[in-house]
Amino acid sequence: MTSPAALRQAVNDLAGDARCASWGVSRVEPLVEEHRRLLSWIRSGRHGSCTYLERRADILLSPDHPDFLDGARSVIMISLSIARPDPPRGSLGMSVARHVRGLDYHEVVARRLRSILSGLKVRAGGIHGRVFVDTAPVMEKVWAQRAGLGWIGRNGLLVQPAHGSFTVLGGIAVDAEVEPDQPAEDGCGDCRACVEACPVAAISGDRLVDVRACLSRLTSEQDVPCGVDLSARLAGRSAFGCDLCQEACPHNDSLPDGDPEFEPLSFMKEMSAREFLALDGERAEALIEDTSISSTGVARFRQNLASALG
Ligand code: B12
Ligand code: SF4
Ligand code: SF4
Repeated sequence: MTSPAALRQAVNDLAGDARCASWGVSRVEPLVEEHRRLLSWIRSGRHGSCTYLERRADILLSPDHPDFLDGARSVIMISLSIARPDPPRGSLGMSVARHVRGLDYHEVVARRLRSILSGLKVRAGGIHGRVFVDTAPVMEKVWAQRAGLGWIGRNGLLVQPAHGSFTVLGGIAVDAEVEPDQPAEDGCGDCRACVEACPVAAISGDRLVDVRACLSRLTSEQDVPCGVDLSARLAGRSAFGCDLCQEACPHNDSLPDGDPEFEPLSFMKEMSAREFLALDGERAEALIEDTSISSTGVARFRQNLASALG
């Protein structure tokens, strides 16, 4: 059997080769305080339409659940940085949040995770693992904090000393013991910049977000019509996702350039929002196909865009 230290060395080598911004390892342990916080968030109704979090709270709290990975003992977490230089002023890319300007992050992160897992299988035959990036009810920020990547900030996101919060996360649960990291310490101090920056009071300061109000959710949800209320709230803001609570965060000042795979796609840089709205449906759909806007659909995106343009 491969030792926890040797597996850890393999994780370091493979995650480095996969050009991850950061990575770390946590033991699979019961999430006691997190369970309490999750239940109180759900009880207060702040999970809104994210009802699957309520239905699958059992897996959310333990990746060794038989429906996820029976016998999981360690969680390997990675992050990739999406901090790329801004596209030109007035471009479509400046009308949407950073995580949807480039290639769909689910695909990009999953590819890196699969390469790490197959490398681990070569080095430690017999190891089983399961990859997740938004694809399973696993609390990615919690495991990332436990794996030492960063802390969960008041804006409800994982903040890292070297990469801020403009990152995307993913992980692998494995049925072997890998030498773990120390959990990261809180770095928010007395700051409340994100709480003050949120235009819809979706952040109250307890590090949990009110999904019912959050513009990120409201702009990406297919089943919530873009009614009069939402249209008014979107005017002059992002048409898909929302970065306001991150832009306010001092840990996101002067970040180094992130992963080249998240460079905004050329139409995001070259086309204005009005030009995009003037395209026929099929052409518009083809353009957003490789971004994560595609799961919401072009019709809804265009409604949002029209509202954002006022
Ligand atoms: C549901 C969801 C949303 C919801 C709810 C957001 C939220 N903060 O929970 C909505 C739709 C609003 C949303 C929006 C966004 N999302 Co989102 N989302 C998720 C998803 C699928 C699940 C998150 C979850 O489980 N929430 C439930 C709550 C209860 O869990 P939690 O926030 O982790 O809370 C626990 C901890 O905070 C912990 N905790 C907090 N403080 C403390 C203190 C102590 C002492 C302890 C012990 C524990 C503790 O306890 C809590 C309860 O257990 C994750 C992917 C995943 N599977 O994890 C992506 C994810 C969180 N989203 C992501 C992104 C990028 C976004 C947006 C930035 C996109 C955008 N630009 O529009 C916005 C940001 C909004 C915001 N301020 O959070 C990234 C975040 C990356 C990062 N750096 O953190 C993730 C991880 C996806 C990914 N794979 O990269 N998202
Ligand atoms: S993403 Fe926007 S709406 Fe949601 S909590 Fe952050 S600032 Fe508020
Ligand atoms: S803005 Fe301030 S309070 Fe909010 S996450 Fe960043 S450091 Fe923490």
